[in-house]
Amino acid sequence: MPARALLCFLLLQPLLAAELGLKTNRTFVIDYEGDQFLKDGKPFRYISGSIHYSRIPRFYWKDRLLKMRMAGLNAIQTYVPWNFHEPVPGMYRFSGDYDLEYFLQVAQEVGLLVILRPGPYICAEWDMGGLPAWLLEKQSIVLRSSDDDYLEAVDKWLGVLLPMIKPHLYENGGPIISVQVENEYGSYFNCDFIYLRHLEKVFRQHLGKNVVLFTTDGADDDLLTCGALQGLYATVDFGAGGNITEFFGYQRKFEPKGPLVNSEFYSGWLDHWGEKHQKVPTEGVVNSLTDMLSRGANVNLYMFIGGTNFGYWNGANSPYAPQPTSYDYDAPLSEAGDLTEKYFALRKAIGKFEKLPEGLIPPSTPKIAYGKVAMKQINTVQGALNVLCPAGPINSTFPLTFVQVKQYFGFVLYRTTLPKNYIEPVRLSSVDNGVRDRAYVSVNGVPQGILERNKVFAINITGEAGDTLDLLVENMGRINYGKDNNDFKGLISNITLDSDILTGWLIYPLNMEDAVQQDLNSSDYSDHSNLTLPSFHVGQFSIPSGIPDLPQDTFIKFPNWTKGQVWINGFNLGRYWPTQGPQVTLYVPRNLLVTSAPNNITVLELERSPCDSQEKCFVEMVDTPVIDGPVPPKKKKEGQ
Ligand SMILES: *[C@@H]1O[C@H](CO)[C@@H](O)[C@H](O)[C@H]1NC(C)=O
Ligand SMILES: *[C@@H]1O[C@H](CO)[C@@H](O)[C@H](O)[C@H]1NC(C)=O
Ligand SMILES: *[C@@H]1O[C@H](CO)[C@@H](O)[C@H](O)[C@H]1NC(C)=O
Ligand SMILES: *[C@@H]1O[C@H](CO)[C@@H](O)[C@H](O)[C@H]1NC(C)=O
Ligand SMILES: *[C@@H]1O[C@H](CO)[C@@H](O)[C@H](O)[C@H]1NC(C)=O
Ligand SMILES: *[C@@H]1O[C@H](CO)[C@@H](O)[C@H](O)[C@H]1NC(C)=O
Ligand SMILES: *[C@@H]1O[C@H](CO)[C@@H](O)[C@H](O)[C@H]1NC(C)=O
Ligand SMILES: *[C@@H]1O[C@H](CO)[C@@H](O)[C@H](O)[C@H]1NC(C)=O
Ligand SMILES: CC(=O)N[C@H]1CO[C@H](CO)[C@@H](O)[C@@H]1O
Repeated sequence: MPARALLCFLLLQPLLAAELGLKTNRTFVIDYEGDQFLKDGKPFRYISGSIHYSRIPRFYWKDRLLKMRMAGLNAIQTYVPWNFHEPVPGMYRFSGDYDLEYFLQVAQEVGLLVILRPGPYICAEWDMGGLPAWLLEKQSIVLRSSDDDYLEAVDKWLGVLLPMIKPHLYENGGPIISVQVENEYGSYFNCDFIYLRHLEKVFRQHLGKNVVLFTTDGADDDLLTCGALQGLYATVDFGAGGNITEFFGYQRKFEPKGPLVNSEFYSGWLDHWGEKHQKVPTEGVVNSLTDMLSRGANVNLYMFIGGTNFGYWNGANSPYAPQPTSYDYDAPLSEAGDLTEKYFALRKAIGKFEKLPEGLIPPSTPKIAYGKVAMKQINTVQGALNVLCPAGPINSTFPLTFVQVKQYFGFVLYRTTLPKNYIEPVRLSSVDNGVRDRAYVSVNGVPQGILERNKVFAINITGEAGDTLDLLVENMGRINYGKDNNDFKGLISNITLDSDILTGWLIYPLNMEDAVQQDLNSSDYSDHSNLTLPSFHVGQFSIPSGIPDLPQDTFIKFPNWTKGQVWINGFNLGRYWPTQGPQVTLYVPRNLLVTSAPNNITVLELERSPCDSQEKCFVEMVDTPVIDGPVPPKKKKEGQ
């Protein structure tokens, strides 16, 4: 610009910036010489916390974000789960609980910057690490690589997501200061730089040249070697208690200059069904955080609030170990957003480095014990097939997987007939450990047992020629980490009976979500004695009147129930499995409840309900969560 105009601009600049919030001067950059970030030209260090909007109802986003701000955080970090937003190819969900842009807006209103991690792979203990299961329709696809079909789907998705994100970048007036590319790529078996370079190009194309793009990997040479890429700022992740000099030393090998960043500093840890609840002591977290902050490092606490794996969203680790419904994570804010001792200890530690915001910390929300709710068994899965699968079954000589019948979550029923009489017990067996993940087996409505991935490969059954053999197969969540990420579900190999391969299958993809909104009663269902057939149970409860501020949050408990899925007013709350633990209660946020009418509970019990006695056939709403219940003693693997 001409000299006179420049002078005029310089004179006006502070006024414009201050009074008009001049957008064009919003910058967030890496200062390599100063080993720091610069925000609007000034040194800036973030103290951030992870919160996944996909694990918290929209109703509570503001409450949780405000609590994070009041802890002294100046930023949050969130993942974008691709499969949450694109459930089937080309169909996008971005409203209500899926409204990412609204979440970003609330974060900004509350005074928090955002570090965005849009994947496409996110890990996160989320089904298939956020990758949509429909990618597996190409059976040989190599996920997280330069596989043509994978890249085509990625490009299409990023072509929708990133332009939506762009107006929310800091430089454009929004809260997003940096964007992560992929996630811990160095931990994957594939070391495909063509893929990483391709992602970098696509991110730059959509987001422009200024935004800080970064990678995150474990603090280790091997991991950073495959995870870091020139042009993407390399950061590390590690938990409390280790040698921080050593950990950041690994980052320094790859980024000799620039800010120190721990992108995932573990405030707690994740759980698996059947394994003891994980806890990470507050003292170590506070000490390591204090150490990192005193070095001027940027830190993101993973998680600051874990939230809930509603529905079927939990992932699993390999060898197959699915995560429970709660993603509490022993984080400073509990699953239900409650303030913990860890929260206050961290706030105090942060307060030694940053000025804590003025104002009240929003209190923990009240929890109400609504009490026992009588349940009634109304039908078996088999009895409700016309509602669960109105289009009827798919015929196939051999079993098909979930993706082959375009069902990605929940349950599929596989049905065939016994070819001969089996008066003596005969071995029903899954070839190559091919049940993904659990099959509830019955013959003519008589339960025979359960086949389970990695655990039970064969059971004995009896029956006569022509009898109906049913395998109700449950997808318990896809592997979210490592080379087994392409986790096919259903019967992924043949089933044999006395070493003969069974053929002539009728395959029923089951639409539970629509069915629970309908009448699942069976007019001809009267026999309530077959308690071990997977069955639906319903009950209702009303919120008491005359008490102000109801409804409030609660927790649902399943005394003497075994394993299943639960819906509240048609919302799929998640899986319960108190006989495995450690999770015993499920979080019921108040936004699911109504005061104007009775609330409906639908329970699909897969193994054994307590409903052989009407007095014991109930669930219970309690005011205290139990996520650290007992777990079975460790057992040796059975089968094969
Ligand atoms: C931590 O690591 C650094 C760098 O590797 C090393 O010099 C130091 O001795 C270690 N400290 C402890 C307590 O092990
Ligand atoms: C599927 O199989 C059933 C029973 O074996 C048969 O009645 C029906 O005609 C078959 N349907 C198709 C579309 O092949
Ligand atoms: C299945 O039956 C056979 C005899 O037919 C018996 O040897 C075997 O122990 C049984 N297995 C189980 C798991 O019950
Ligand atoms: C219950 O089990 C009996 C055999 O024990 C069977 O004859 C009957 O058909 C089953 N009832 C239902 C509703 O599945
Ligand atoms: C089932 O067995 C048939 C016949 O041997 C074979 O062609 C088919 O590939 C097998 N299916 C699976 C999923 O393994
Ligand atoms: C369904 O079952 C519930 C509970 O048993 C009962 O109240 C209702 O009347 C039934 N509806 C139909 C259509 O049979
Ligand atoms: C659960 O079952 C056990 C054993 O049958 C019984 O003692 C207990 O009272 C039951 N609990 C409830 C809450 O019904
Ligand atoms: C509960 O279910 C009944 C039908 O079974 C329905 O009319 C009612 O709207 C449902 N209540 C809520 C709160 O969804
Ligand atoms: C008012 C203000 O913050 N001005 C800044 C605009 O950005 C430049 C370059 O980053 C800084 O030097 C100014 O201080």
